[in-house]
Amino acid sequence: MTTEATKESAVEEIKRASDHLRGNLANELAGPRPNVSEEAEQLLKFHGIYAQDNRDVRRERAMAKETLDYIYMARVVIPGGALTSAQWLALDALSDEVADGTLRLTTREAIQLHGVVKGGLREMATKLNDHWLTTFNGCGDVVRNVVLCPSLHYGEDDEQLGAVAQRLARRFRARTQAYLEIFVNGEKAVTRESEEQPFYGETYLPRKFKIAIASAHENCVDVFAQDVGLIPGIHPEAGRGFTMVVGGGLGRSYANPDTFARLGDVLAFATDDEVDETIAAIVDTYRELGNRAERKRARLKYVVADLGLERFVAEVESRLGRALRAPLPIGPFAHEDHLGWRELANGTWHVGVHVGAGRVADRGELSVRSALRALAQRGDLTFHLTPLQDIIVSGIASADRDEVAALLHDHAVRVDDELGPIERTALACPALPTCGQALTESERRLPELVGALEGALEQSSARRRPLQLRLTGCPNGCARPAVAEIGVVGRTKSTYDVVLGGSGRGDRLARTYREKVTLEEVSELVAPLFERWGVEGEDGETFGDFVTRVGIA
Ligand code: SRM
Ligand code: SF4
Repeated sequence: MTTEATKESAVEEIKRASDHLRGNLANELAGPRPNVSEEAEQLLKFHGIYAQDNRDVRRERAMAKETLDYIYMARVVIPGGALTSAQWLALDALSDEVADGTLRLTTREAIQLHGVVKGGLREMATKLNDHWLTTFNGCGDVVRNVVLCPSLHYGEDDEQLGAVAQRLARRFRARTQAYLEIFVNGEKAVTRESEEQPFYGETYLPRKFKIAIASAHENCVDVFAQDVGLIPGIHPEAGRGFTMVVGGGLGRSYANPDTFARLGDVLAFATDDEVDETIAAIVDTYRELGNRAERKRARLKYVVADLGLERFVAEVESRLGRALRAPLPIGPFAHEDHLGWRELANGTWHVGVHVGAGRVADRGELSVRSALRALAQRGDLTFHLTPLQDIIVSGIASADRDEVAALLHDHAVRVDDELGPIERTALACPALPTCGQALTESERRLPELVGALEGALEQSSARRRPLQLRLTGCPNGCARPAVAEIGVVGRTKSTYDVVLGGSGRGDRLARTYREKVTLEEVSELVAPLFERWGVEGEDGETFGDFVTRVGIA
């Protein structure tokens, strides 16, 4: 039970003693060592920075008794995922100046810089700050980057919706000046009084807290996988607002059978004026009832699961001081990947560009990074990140459309139907060599897995039907495989578990189909299922719906 008094985890004391996330970070960053203490590693996360080492050389360095190749990952927070051309160019330049020459678009509309060395962190933060960008609260036990379906920027439903992610991000951002002091200007804040938001206090939240805003029509954000998911709607009496979903989360741990992936429960409807306070009451409930002893079981989903929805609602209502409004019915959601060309109501165009596993890089002929840089250099465009690790370039004048299409073509960037049916929406987490938690490869082997699966699909009667694949290097589930039609999840050093049966709309968990298979075996395993889907599948039935209907998964 989450409310039982148990010994706090060590991280709680690190937070409490940190003077609102300062600790000894300033000194440690200035010191000569390439790495930092464990305490500093924990605090760095709140500033959006992960201490890592290059795992490709870990073993040989350890054997030679050499210092590990210490590097840092920095996650730039972009609420709602929209960047100007100038911001894109600044990030592009930074990736050469302080990182490994790539930008990594994440499944939560943030951008990661990889391979930053300790001495480059301050330069990075200062340059980001010059462009109104920050890594603060990119990680840590706080409300993380607020994700927004990109279509909400285009006013298809309500032109105010695009601004909601920014508003929520401001409302729930930690207030401590520690980041600016340590990373940007080096000046101590004049006053420490009421430095932090009341719901964060000295020990912040038990763990991370994720919010996403879906479109009413489609679920690219995976709204049921969030701590709080918002789905826009119009209440017959109360007016515009959101149906709120609560207690979703996909990570689990092989070592702890008490952990599990969970879809959120539909909680309530809140008008636009009510939603911030309702989320604050949920965050308050979580701060007070969340598990601070066992970090693997500290997410909000366990509070909701352990209490049951009814008691959880009572807890939220007591903090809110009033009853929650009954939710509106939601869905059904359509499938949308935001790729390809679209004309907007104002006559301009946007183009959704697929970025394999979110890695903006130049690799041989395919030079996505150069293409996006060249587009940003053309002037005033907007770059919208998607929760599917892709990017939409918008604001393209009708007269420029052909030139932009030619530019993409010249950089070997394929759009729309030029993309393979699995390649198009496939996701992979970074895993090796940067992620300290990776059991197996992921991003680096995605092209090979996509190729093998597309080969098997092509040879089956299903041919080119779209199919959702998500690959991760461990069960933390950063590319959300637990809701995928086919999820492939790192299990041991060389094997993966295969899960099947997500709907493609994010509203059903996939189930384990096979355990501990090699990546090479995955396509052999599913090839007969593709054939059955082609022959027995109903019109428009997704692979995930098919395997669920016929009882394969
Ligand atoms: Fe994640 C931890 C990468 C989205 C569940 N995640 C990590 C770390 C920081 C590894 C670590 O703790 O040392 C990974 C950094 C690797 C690297 O080298 O970059 C990492 N997670 C990512 C990203 C970059 C994957 C991607 O391919 O885009 C995503 C960054 C999101 C962002 O911009 O904020 C990312 N992570 C997710 C998601 C999907 C989502 O939020 O929509 C999940 C599943 C949803 C959920 O939270 O349940 C997810 N990441 C985890 C977990 C398991 C958390 C849990 O409580 O169950 C961990 C482990 C942890 O926190 O201790 C984790
Ligand atoms: Fe690392 Fe696991 Fe997340 Fe992949 S899923 S990035 S291996 S924590």
